[in-house]
Amino acid sequence: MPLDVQTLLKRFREGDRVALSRVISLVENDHPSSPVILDTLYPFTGKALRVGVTGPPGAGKSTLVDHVAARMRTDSQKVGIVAVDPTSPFSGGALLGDRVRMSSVNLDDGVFIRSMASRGSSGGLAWKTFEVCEVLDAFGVDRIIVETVGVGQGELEIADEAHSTVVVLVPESGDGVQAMKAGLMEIGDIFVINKSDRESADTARRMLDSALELKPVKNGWRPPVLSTVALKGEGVEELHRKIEEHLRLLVTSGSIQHRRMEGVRAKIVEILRNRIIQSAWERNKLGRLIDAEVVSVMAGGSTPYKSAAEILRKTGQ
Ligand SMILES: Nc1nc2c(ncn2[C@@H]2O[C@H](COP(=O)(O)OP(=O)(O)O)[C@@H](O)[C@H]2O)c(=O)[nH]1
Ligand SMILES: [Mg+2]
Repeated sequence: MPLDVQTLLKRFREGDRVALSRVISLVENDHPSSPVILDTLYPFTGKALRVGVTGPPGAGKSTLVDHVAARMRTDSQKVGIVAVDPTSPFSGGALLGDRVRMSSVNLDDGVFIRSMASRGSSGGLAWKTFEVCEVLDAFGVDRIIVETVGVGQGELEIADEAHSTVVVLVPESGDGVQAMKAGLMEIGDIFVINKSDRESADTARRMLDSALELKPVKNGWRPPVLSTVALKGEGVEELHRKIEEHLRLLVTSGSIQHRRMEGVRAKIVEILRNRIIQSAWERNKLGRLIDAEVVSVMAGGSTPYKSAAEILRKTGQ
């Protein structure tokens, strides 16, 4: 089926979920139409606030996200959920809203769930996740919740794109230590001890709270530590309240606007860099010059550094 991007985007703008799903796939897979799509949708972005939810596997993130999204729906907000979880059974390009275990919000047509395939480099995944968020934003969602497994650097990059980051831990001893090692302590704006139906939950909460006291207060916000039992929906109301409180602070302090400005700058620099390299590459027939230098290096007549300098000299750079 030939792709008519303009028709697809028209349906997207009319609120068609199938079109949304299709557009996300094109962007996620770096389809040649992806730059045009993102360019066309850009004027409609900038409204959605992004909440990252991260923590170790099995901590109860998905269960919590489900509840928080349902709570957001009671405020008539449209919610996008992006699950970036290599261990989740539904990763690998499940259709929007399809085969997702999240229960109560699943059939609600104000919730749009998407799981990302976590292939490719971690940096690439962070960027893709951000672009998918932009698409959801342009679709008109008010909140985007991004669930990531907080175990490595790539996940931290993704969390970095969120406006507000919720770190979910469980009471088991050692979890807090792991969190510190994984750098979760730095990125959390709100901490949650989930599975607080277990013993030692109180101890874990107090330990985390005192560890956080050492953290400097950032922009007038001291990260709270909350207790939840996601399975029963306990503590969700408070968690939702804190998320909204933090987002409100970010909006009123101008921090979100500032972040957006920095994002715009980074994007322009990235596009320029690619274009400049591409045009210089073609103009100077760099490919051929490089081929010749490779031969020279292999024959022992040069080194990669000398060759690069030689190419710059020849092209007058
Ligand atoms: N006992 C207990 N189990 C929970 C709680 N929240 C989630 N679970 C269970 O923990 C498991 C992992 O939950 P899930 O939401 O998939 O965790 P994720 O990997 O962090 O997304 C599931 O079997 C949940 O039913 C809770 O508050 N208490
Ligand atoms: Mg999950």
